[in-house]
Amino acid sequence: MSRTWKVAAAQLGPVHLDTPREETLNRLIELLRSAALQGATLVVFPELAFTTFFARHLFDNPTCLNAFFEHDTNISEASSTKRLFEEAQRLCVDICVGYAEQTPEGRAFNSAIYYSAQLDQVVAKYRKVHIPGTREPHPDLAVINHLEKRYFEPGDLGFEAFRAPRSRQNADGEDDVIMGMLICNDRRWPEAWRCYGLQGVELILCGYNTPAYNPYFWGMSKLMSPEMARSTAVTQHKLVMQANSYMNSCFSIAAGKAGLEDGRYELIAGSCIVGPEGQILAEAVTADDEVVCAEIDLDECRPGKENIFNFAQHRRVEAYQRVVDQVGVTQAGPGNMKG
Ligand code: CDT
Repeated sequence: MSRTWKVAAAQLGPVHLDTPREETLNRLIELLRSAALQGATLVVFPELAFTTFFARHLFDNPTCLNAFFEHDTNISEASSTKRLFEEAQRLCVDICVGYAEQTPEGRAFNSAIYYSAQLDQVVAKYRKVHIPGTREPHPDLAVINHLEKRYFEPGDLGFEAFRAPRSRQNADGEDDVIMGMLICNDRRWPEAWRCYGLQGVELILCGYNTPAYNPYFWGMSKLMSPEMARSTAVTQHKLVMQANSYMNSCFSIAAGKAGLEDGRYELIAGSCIVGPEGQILAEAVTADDEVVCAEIDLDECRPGKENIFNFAQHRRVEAYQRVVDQVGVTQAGPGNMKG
C-alpha cells in the first residue's frame, strides 16, 4: 500500500486586535477549502489561529483577555470554532489547529489539537511546553512585549505521539501515521523532537507566531537592522525545522501567522513542509494567507530510522544523563581529563 499523503500548511496573514473572530474563522475555512481543492487531506494551521497573537499586549481587564481563549473542553463542538471542524468533516480533511485553552478549573494553556475527519473526533491534544517571553511588560518598549509567561502555564501533557489514519486512504487503521505536535518555541528544543523521535514519529505538526524583530530576545539582533533581523529569524526557523526533521528522520509541517499585525507587530512568514533528509519540500512565498502543499511519502522516513539514526543501535544513553538532570548551565571547570 502506498504511504503517500498530500499535506498542507495553512499560513494566515495578519490578524489585528479588533479583527472580528468570525472574519478570522472565515479566512481559516477559505484556506481549508483551498488546500482541499489542491488535494490535501491534512491541513496544519498556526499557533493561536483564531485570534491575533494577543501575547504582545497587556490586558488589565480579564474580560478582554478571556475573549481570546476557548472555554469549551471540545473546540470541535464549540460555537466559536465548530464551523471549521464541520467544513473539515464535509471535505474529509484532517486538521491540526492551535488555540488558547482555558480549562474548567481556570488553567490557561497554549494548545493544539488534531481532528481526524474519518473518525469525526479530536484524537490528540498537545499543550505547549516551552513558554517563551516574560511575565512583566517591558517598561518603555511595548512593541517588543512577548507576555506568554504571563498568560500561559507550561503544558502538562508531555510529548505523546499519536496515530491517526490518513483521511480517504483506509478505514481499518492498519496504516496509521505516527505524529506529534509542537507549538512555536518548542521547535527550537531538540529534546522535544527527540521525545517524539523515540516513539517512531513520522510527521511533526507545528504552528507558530514568531516576531520578526525583537532586540531583547534574538541573539545579535541589537546589532541588526529590522530587515536583517527578519531574515535571520526566518533562517533560524527553517534551520530548526530542517535539522530536527533530519535528526529524527521525520517529515514536518510548520504553519505560521505572518505579516504586520496592527501596523507595528511583524511576524515572520516561512511556513514550510520539510522532509526526513532535512530538505524543504515546499514553502510560502508571501507573508499573507497562503496554502503550502506537498505530497509526502512516509516510507521515506525509513532509511534514516534504519541507518544513521537507528536509535536502538547507536544511542548512548549512559552519556546523556546531564540532559535530564540539569536545567541551566553549569560551566565546565578547568581540565576534564578522565581515564
Ligand atoms: N510564539 C512563540 O513561541 N514565539 C517564539 C518567539 C519568542 S521571542 C520572545 C518563537 O520561538 O518563535
